[in-house]
Amino acid sequence: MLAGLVPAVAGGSALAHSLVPHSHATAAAAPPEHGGGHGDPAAGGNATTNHGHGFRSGGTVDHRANGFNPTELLRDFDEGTTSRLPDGRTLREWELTAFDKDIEVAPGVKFPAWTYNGRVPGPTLRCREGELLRVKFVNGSAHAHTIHFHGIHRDVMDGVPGTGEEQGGGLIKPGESFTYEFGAEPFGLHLYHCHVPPLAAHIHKGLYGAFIIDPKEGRPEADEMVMVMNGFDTNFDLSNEIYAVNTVGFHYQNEPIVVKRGELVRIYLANLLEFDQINSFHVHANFFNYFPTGTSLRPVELTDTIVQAQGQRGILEMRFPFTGQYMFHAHKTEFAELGWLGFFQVED
Ligand SMILES: [Cu+2]
Repeated sequence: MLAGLVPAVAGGSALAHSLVPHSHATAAAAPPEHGGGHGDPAAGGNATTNHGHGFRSGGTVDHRANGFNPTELLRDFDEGTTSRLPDGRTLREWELTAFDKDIEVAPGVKFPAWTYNGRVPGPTLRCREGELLRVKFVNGSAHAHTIHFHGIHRDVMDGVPGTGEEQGGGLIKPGESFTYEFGAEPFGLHLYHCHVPPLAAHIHKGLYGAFIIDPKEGRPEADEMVMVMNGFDTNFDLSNEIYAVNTVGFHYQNEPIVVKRGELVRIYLANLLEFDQINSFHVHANFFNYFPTGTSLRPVELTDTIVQAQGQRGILEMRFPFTGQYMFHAHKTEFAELGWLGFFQVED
């Protein structure tokens, strides 16, 4: 399986490994220099990316060329379109198109991604428990793909090659399409991703996203955001050179996430990292309630650090009692120093 991975991923553009050395300075974990440069990369607010870990200095990625900006993606929930079925049940529909696209995952570091709807992670699909869901998948990529949803459904809707082929499901070849249909259950934070082997290649290239099923009774009002923990093997050596939440390394260090003091913050956190066994989330100077998989309305733990294996996910809820800058990052320091690090900026 691994032998098959190399040609599968090496078909894209060759990346300059020299841009992202494996040995790197620890300076990246230092606080950013905040001189009002937030949100204005040209103002040099990301000076910490010059401190020796090898990323191109003095800039940020080209969000416009990427077609998505992690700051916007953070609170971007795709609720699709809804209609009423004859029995009164809500039908919710989306269309996802897979296509290949080069994206910039750190300043100057391009990656030949495979995307759903042109972004990595794919759209955060959001629905409510009990609805009927239809997801039309169009494969505009040069490779065969599927969408495998976590949830409860019939085998033909599982997005696995070899299952449901006679009904048009299974492997979806370039130019083909298929509509997945299933009920929204159970409530919680789930995932979707391609399930074509070699899986490590198809997933780490970018074919994944978060899938939220809200409980019928809803959750308390909050400032909600999605963090998909991911990484990129930019030199195709089966290990990651860049780590991030929502794709762009150090993005939330350069552009801290602004939240309100005292307001409930709810983070939908999922781990889609390939090649590494485990990922983690740690917030500084605060604690959060943790709801694993989001399938219960009662938290299991009050903590400041959680770990997730690949495919695990959960919901974090916290309030920041003080204004100021608060770091969050993978507690695996190597990941933090290679991009998985950001800040909350708490304001009144
Ligand atoms: Cu695929």
